[in-house]
Amino acid sequence: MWAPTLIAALVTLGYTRASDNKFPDGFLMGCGTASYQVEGAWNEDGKGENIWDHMFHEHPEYGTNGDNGDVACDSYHKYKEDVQMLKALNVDVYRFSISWPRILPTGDVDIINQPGIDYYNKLINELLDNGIQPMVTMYHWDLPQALQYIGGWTNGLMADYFVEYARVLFENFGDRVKWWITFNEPAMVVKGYASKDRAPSQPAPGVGDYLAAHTLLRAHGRVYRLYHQQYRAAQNGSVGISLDVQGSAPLTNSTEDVVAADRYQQFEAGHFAHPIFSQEGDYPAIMRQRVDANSKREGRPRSRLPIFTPEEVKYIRGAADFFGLNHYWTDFVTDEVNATSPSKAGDTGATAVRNGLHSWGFRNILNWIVNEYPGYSIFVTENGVETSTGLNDIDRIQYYKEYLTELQQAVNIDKVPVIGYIAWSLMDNLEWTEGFTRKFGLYEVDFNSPNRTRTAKDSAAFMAKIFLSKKVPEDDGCLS
Ligand code: IFM
Repeated sequence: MWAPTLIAALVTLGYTRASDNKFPDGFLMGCGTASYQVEGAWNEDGKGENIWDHMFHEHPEYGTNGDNGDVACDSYHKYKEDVQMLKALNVDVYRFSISWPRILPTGDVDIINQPGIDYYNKLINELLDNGIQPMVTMYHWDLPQALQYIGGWTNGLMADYFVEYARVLFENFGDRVKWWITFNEPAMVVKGYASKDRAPSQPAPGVGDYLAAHTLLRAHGRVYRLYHQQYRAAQNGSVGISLDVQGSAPLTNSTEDVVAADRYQQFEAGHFAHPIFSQEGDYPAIMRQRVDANSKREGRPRSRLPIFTPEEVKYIRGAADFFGLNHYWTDFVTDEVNATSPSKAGDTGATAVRNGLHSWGFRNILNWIVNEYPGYSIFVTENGVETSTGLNDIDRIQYYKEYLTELQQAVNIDKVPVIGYIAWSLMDNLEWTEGFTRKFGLYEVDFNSPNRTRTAKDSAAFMAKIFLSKKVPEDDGCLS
């Protein structure tokens, strides 16, 4: 585990606690995007097809209005403009993802696509020339379709392919990239193996999703070890993983709902966090117990939840320099379930019946993480809200004001070791199967214009001030 080393390094670099209305010195702030959501150029300069290209081209009806990422925000051609927007926002960091098939069109290292390498070199250099640190997500859901033809993440061999891809990234970009995230929201990745309407659209609920999760965890652990054994000494970066952890609050104060909310959290967050960040490693005991029992009841000779070898438990446990947290809302959970069997929801035996924007949930979840998985720094790698109010996005301003106030209290009062914050998103983009209808950007993008014209929303000016001063203005309202 490298977290204590990281904290010590930050202290050495002058990262100190500050007064309560300001984030500490050294606290990093910025914005994020992901390759398939913004790049476009889906088949240019040697890029291979990814699972989202494939799904939307074969089944436009799985999306919204036929929207897809063929052009998206056209960032492949407009990256310089994106960097100028980031500069105007006063960010310290830009979090973006690398498209695996733009670098390795077959998914394998038989072909290394030089124009893909050139594109990311240009983006990274442009950021650094403008004083912005790159934070790279290696996998934000756009698997090469060629690898899906051999089973995608349900194939255990994918861990080998991911290690080889990661090596190409470290070799080509590691001299300048100091922040690496292996996977974005693995819990969302595996939904594509449980339901039809997320790529790769291979519905095997309660089986395929657990298998895929198992491979993702093994792949993450191996890439973390690879970096620290072969690259860390020379490159001196940090490697983490971004987990989507929404708060899980009981719907009522009945004992059943309180227990269900905890169980839900273990199945959702614990599925990925426990093997990496807990003291003992491996899946949460409650998952092992329930999935094993259900599998037995179904007459299966083996559990649907795969088993790690002792060696795997060991190399996955502690495989992170920081806990990447993506947080948006709070779920309200009850002790009932109406799910098909087998399924993860059925195994959980609890349902999030509604969710809501409650900024107190942000502070709660930060405290929950630090209590459950002590010893790690937290980097908030996504937080944001969709709005439909165009350029005058007062609701987004209000959301950020409240959520950042809670974050500041978690840092300055509760002493939760949060080292940075990334707002989602720099600009409106392709919200997966929801298409261009859901807008998370600080910048608006005109998807009807061939230029994909970007225009700052009111929230851009608001966030630019916070990113510069590291201060959140006094709260004068409440979302909840
Ligand atoms: O747009 C997504 C992103 O790709 C992953 N996290 C949640 C965001 C908003 O839904």
